[in-house]
Formats: sequence, C-alpha cells, structure tokens
Amino acid sequence: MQPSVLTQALVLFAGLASVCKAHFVLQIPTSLGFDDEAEGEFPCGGFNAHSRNNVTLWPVEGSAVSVLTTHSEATWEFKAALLSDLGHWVRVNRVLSQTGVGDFCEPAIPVKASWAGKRGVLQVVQHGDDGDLYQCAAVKFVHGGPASPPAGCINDTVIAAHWL
Ligand SMILES: *[C@@H]1O[C@H](CO)[C@@H](O)[C@H](O)[C@H]1NC(C)=O
Ligand SMILES: *[C@@H]1O[C@H](CO)[C@@H](O)[C@H](O)[C@H]1NC(C)=O
Ligand SMILES: [Cu+2]
Repeated sequence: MQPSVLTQALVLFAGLASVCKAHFVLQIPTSLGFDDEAEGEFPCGGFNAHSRNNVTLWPVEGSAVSVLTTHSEATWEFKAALLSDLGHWVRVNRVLSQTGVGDFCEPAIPVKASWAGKRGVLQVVQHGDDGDLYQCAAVKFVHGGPASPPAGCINDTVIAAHWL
C-alpha cells in the first residue's frame, strides 16, 4: 500500500523537526563532544574544556573548521583560549554571517602567531534561532600554515556566507 500524501508529509515534518534539534555539529577538528541538550552551555556545550583526549595540531596561520549546521541562518564566531587561561576566550577572526543547511567549512582560520607552541582550546559559537550554541576542540598551536584543508572540508551547494 502506498503511504498517503499526508503520511509522507508527517514523516517529512518529523524528520525536519529532529534535524532542527541537532543544532550544529563540529566535524573538523575533532570536537570535545556533542550533546544536543547541552549545546547551549558555555563554554563547550556541556563538555570539560580541559579534556585532552584528542588534540589537533593547529598551524597559527590557519587550519580548517568544518561544521554540519541544521539552522537555515546563523552568525558564527571562532574563538580560542590558551589552556593556561581558559577564562579568556579571544575571537580569532571576524564574525561570519551564513545561510543554508548542511556541511560548511572555512579552510583556514588563523590565530595569534605568538600562540605557536602553546596548548589551547578552539571554540566555535553559533548564534541562531536557538540562541548561542557552543562546540570546542582541544588543539596545540604550531608554527606555520595555512594547513591544506582535509578532504572533508566542503561546502554544500546551498551554503552561502560572508564575513561581517
Ligand atoms: C581523534 O581524532 C582523529 C582525527 O579526527 C580520529 O580519527 C580519531 O578517531 C579520534 N580519536 C578519538 C578517541 O576520538
Ligand atoms: C565555503 O564558503 C565560505 C563562504 O563563501 C568560504 O569562505 C569557504 O572558503 C568555503 N569553503 C570551501 C571548502 O570552499
Ligand atoms: Cu537547533
């Protein structure tokens, strides 16, 4: 039996509702973790900013940030803090205004050159329909860059963005 149009519409609606609930996921670099319910908690969406289970080397002249976003429009901030000073989150780039749902990657987000050699935490903040949402990654800043973007660093065709 064919599902009715109404059933199909309900299934589609339920699918969209659950996607919307996913907020956004930090795909690159490896995040400290994703918890849908806690994503609004500063500074790392419910995860301990000190945890060092998976540390990504971060050339100070730039490395890739990839997210999966489920909000049709948002502004983004890229921040970082030194592990020795986690109360002090510094914005490392301009604010980005972005539209479209899907994979979104900025290939080279730089940080202060003087941070080379230091351990830190990258914080990605999404300001959207659901308020402020946070994801973090443990990083070690190193000299050089920008790093060549990994294969997973892509933009879905519907994604558009500009720096403010
Ligand atoms: C650490 O990150 C690498 C690169 O993203 C990934 O392949 C690996 O599974 C991660 N390990 C853990 C324990 O999350
Ligand atoms: C994705 O789009 C943004 C905004 O136009 C752009 O800055 C970035 O370089 C694009 N990423 C890739 C992997 O092309
Ligand atoms: Cu959401």
